[in-house]
Amino acid sequence: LQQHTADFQFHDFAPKSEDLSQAIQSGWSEKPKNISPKFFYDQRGSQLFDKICQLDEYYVTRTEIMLLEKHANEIAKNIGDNSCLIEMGSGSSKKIRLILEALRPALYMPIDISREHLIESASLLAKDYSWLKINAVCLDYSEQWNLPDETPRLNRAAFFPGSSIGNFHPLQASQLLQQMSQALGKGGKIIIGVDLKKPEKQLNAAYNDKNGITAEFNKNLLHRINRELFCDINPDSFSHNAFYSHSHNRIEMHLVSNQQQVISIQGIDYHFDKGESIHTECSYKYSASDFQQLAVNSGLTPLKCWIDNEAKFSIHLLEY
Ligand code: AVI
Repeated sequence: LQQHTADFQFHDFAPKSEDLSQAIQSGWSEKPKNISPKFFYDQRGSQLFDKICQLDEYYVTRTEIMLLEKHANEIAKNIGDNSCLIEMGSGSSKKIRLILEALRPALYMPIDISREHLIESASLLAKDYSWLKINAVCLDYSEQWNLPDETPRLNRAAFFPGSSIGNFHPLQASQLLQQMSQALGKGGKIIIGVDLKKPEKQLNAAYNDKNGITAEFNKNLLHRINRELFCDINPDSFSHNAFYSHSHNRIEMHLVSNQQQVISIQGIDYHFDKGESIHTECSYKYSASDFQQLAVNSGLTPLKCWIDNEAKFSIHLLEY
């Protein structure tokens, strides 16, 4: 535990840095080839994702922000006073600002895997909210985790925005909800943003923007492999492919090889047929009742659900 100032503490669980090479070795030996979407988010990938959030076609961020602004007071009322607000994958801690004033938590606990990003964003927040007590925690929430032992037993609430839950397969999503519940303890609440099912045309447009930013985001994975594992993949030998799969209720993103080729990574050869793809991301879409069912199956009680007028996005309040 490091003490930065009286009101800013930092707890480092030292998550092991993500092993890209290991992930390729296992994922690219499967059929179809695949890799976890968490490898998108190196520095360049995070910048590209920020750009995606501002695209006309990508309604997700805009709609969630609008919902948070509109319902901040009601969300705060449902959580109550003297709370410990835990943010899952806090990143640049921008959305939390929308509920901080309304909630005035006794403690804010941002959780993120990226140490630098976490310290930087938490410091900025500490400057802007002088009354706020912060305990930043560096850990990988996609692995087994728990809150630091010294976390006070206040009125605990976890904030998990952005429909990041959609990037987990439903079974893993349920496991993550259960893990969060364990960390919060009985009576703990979860405020979670979930993207809604909607006409396929809107979904396909959101993941195939006309400026090609999502394509660049997808292809950054190949650039990242080149940068970090000293490879010479030609990113132009792959194309971005994103589509809605009705049978799985998810957007799938793939990188499709435009040609037959062999890619050598750390002494291992990976063969690609022309048209063969690497499955890089799933983004599951839920109706409000689908998600409530998932929550119930995970041992949680749905308390409230806020949806915008166009039924694009939902924010759920759940209780353990
Ligand atoms: C972070 N996650 C919720 C985004 C999504 O919509 O699944 C990632 C993304 N992929 C392509 N565009 C955005």
